Amino acid sequence: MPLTSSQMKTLYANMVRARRFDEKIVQGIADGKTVSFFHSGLGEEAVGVGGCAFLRPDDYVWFHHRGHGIAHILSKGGSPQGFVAEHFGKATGACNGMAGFHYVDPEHGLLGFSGTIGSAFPVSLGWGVAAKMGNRGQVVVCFFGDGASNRGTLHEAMNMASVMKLPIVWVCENNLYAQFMPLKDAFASEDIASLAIPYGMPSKIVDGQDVVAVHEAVQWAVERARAGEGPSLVECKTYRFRAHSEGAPDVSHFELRPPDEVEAWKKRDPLLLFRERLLQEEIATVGELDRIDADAAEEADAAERFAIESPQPDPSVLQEMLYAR
Ligand SMILES: Cc1ncc(C[n+]2csc(CCOP(=O)(O)OP(=O)(O)O)c2C)c(N)n1
Ligand SMILES: [Mg+2]
Repeated sequence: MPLTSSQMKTLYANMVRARRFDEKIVQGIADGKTVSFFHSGLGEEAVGVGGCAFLRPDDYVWFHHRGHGIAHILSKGGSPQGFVAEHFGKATGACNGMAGFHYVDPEHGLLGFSGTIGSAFPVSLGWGVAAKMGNRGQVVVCFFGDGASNRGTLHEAMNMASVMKLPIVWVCENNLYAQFMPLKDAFASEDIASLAIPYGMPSKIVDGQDVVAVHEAVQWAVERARAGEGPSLVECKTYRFRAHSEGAPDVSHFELRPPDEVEAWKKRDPLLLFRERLLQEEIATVGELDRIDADAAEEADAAERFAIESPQPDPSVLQEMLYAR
C-alpha cells in the first residue's frame, strides 16, 4: 500500500529529529558534556527511519551503532530523552546512565545492541526463533554495517535463519567503509546483497538516501516474514557525513576520504532530497516543514536540558545493573 501524506510527513519528521539528536551528542562530545564516545549517523538517517517505520511495537529491532541507533529508536517509538540522558551518563538514561551509549526499551521491541561487531547476527537469530515459536506474527529487523558482513557470525546466522524459515529481515547499512577500511579492499563482490544467494534468500538493493525506497524494500521483506516465507536481505547504499567516531581521523586507510566523494554524497543528503520531494509532490507546504524543523530543534534542546539537569546515577545501583538475580 502506498504511504499516506501523513505517513510521509512522519518519515520526514523522524529524519529531522534523528539529525537534531545526533548533532546534540556530537556537540556534547566537543564540549566535554557527554560521557561516552560517539559514532555519528549524520547522512544515514533514511536507513534507520525508513527501515523501522510503521513496524509493530512488538517487532524486534537490532539497531545499527551509527548515531547509536537514534534514527531507528525514534522510528520505533523509543524515547529520545532516555537516549540523550544515557549519553550524558545520567540516572534518567535508558540504562540508568550505566551504559554510556546503550539503549534498551523492551516495550518498543528494542532489546539493546552490542559494541561487538557481528554479534547482531546470532542474537537476532535467537530473537527470530522466539518470534517464530511465539506464533504472533512478530518479525525481527536486524541492521548491520558493510564491515560486519565480513564476520563469520553472519554466515552461520543467515544460513540457519533460512533453513529454519525465520521471520528475519537483514538490513545492511552499507556506507562503503568499516572504520578506516574502504569496502572495495575488504569485500570481494560489489554488493553485500550477493550474500543472499548462498543462503537461498531474496534480496533488494536500494538507494539508502531515499527514505521511501528503504521503507518499501523493508516493508516487502517484513510482509514476506510475517507470511511465514522466511528471511530476506535488503542492502541500503548510504554514506556517513562525519568520521567513523568523534575525534578519529576521517580517513580511508591513511589518507583523507576523497573530498569529491564526500561532497558528492553530501549533495545527496536524505533530508534535503525528501524535503524537495514533499514540496514537489505537494504533500507538504514550506510552512508545515519549517514547523516540523522548529519542533525537532525545540525537542532536542529540551532533551538536552533534561539530561543536564538530571542527577548522576547512584553508585549503589551499579551492582543491581551488573548482576541478575
Ligand atoms: C569484533 C569487533 N571488531 C572491531 C570493532 C571496532 N569497530 C567498531 S565499529 C567498526 C566498523 C564497522 O564497520 P561497519 O560494519 O561497516 O559499520 P559502520 O561503522 O561503517 O557503520 C569497527 C571495526 C568492534 N567494535 N568489534
Ligand atoms: Mg560501514
